[in-house]
Amino acid sequence: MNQRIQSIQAMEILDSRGNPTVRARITLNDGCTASASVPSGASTGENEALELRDGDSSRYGGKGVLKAVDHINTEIGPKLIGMDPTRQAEIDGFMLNLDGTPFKKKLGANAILGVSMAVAAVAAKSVNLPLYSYLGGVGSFTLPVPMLNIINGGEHADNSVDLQEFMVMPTGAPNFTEALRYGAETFHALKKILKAKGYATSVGDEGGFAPNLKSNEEACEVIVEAIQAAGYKPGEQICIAIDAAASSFSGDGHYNLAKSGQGQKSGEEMIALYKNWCGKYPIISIEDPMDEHDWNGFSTITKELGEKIQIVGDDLFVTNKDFVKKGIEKGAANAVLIKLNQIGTVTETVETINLCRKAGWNYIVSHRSGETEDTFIADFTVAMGGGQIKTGSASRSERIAKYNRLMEIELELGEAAVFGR
Ligand code: 2PG
Ligand code: MG
Repeated sequence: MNQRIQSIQAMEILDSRGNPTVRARITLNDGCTASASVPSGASTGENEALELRDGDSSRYGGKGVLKAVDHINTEIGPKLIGMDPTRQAEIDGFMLNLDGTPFKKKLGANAILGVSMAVAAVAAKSVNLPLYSYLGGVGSFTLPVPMLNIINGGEHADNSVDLQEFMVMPTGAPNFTEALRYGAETFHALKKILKAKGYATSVGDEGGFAPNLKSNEEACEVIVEAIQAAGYKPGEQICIAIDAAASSFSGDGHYNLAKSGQGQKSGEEMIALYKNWCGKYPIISIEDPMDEHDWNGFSTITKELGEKIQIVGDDLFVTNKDFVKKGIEKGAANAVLIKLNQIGTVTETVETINLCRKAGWNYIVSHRSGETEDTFIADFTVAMGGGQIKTGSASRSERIAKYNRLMEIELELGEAAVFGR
């Protein structure tokens, strides 16, 4: 094989919130072409790699990404021409050096990641493999348990819920396709329940409902009701996962449950609250329960709940192996949320996952709240074999596209497919 990169072209497209983002397209000398689109977060961790935005208030309120697009078209692209696209680590390393800053501040992580993902996508095409098996090899046969975010709060919805995500995980399903059905049926049952209670059934950024509930806890109550109404057993067939995204409601060492009007809580009070909920509801995973600076709080909650449930670091680790290393040393969690655009290349993301594997930690590949129709993470999840994916609710096609792709992969794998961890 001597396929080579012939051209790289980037453009500004819109994400699911109508904000600009980067798309990169690569063509090889063998005629293969593929593109990749970069997602964008709202509740971003402080230490994420830089998402370069133009800051020109005359376009998209300053959110344009023409600079990042230009960096691909004029700085990165021309230098990659002639390279072999199957040499992912080499190409990613080359872009890291070209940028030369720890948080990709020069070229922008959105520019670098667009190219990095497009390189993988076009290389897979060129060697005639589905992306998941190109990225993961012959061991790519594990389909993930989906985490369906059916109640949205926090920075993803204008409602009275402080915690960002209340998800269902159909752990008791026999396969991915059935798990998705369990989740979608629960989503529809929840709609009926919310309607009957007089709540709004409009959806938030990730396709979950965004009702003005009386308390954060009520989110767990109505989800349990919905699981039962859909005909499933809470805790056996379908469990609950939470992403508190606590950094988005914390400050000065306190947690301010302002949206729900439940007042200020200390770190200890938050941990007590989580423990209480874990006793009452079938919760098996809590992401970012504490503020991203509160490493000790993370260690405490992991000590107290980590034997029973998954404690996931998202803003805490920002998919960065240095932070994950620190977390492992401190016992600050037992799982990592994996987002390609927090770190900015496919290779570094794989490195972080390798660290999780070594430590015996779980890892969950995740979408961002601002997404596109790109299904890269569906293939990436199967390739990495972590057995869990978080990519939104059972509505909004930028989320469903990933779920649909996973069903396609499951069908393609046939008997060889394994579900979950
Ligand atoms: C999160 C993500 C995705 P955002 O906090 O896990 O659900 O949200 O992309 O806004 O950071
Ligand atoms: Mg999160």
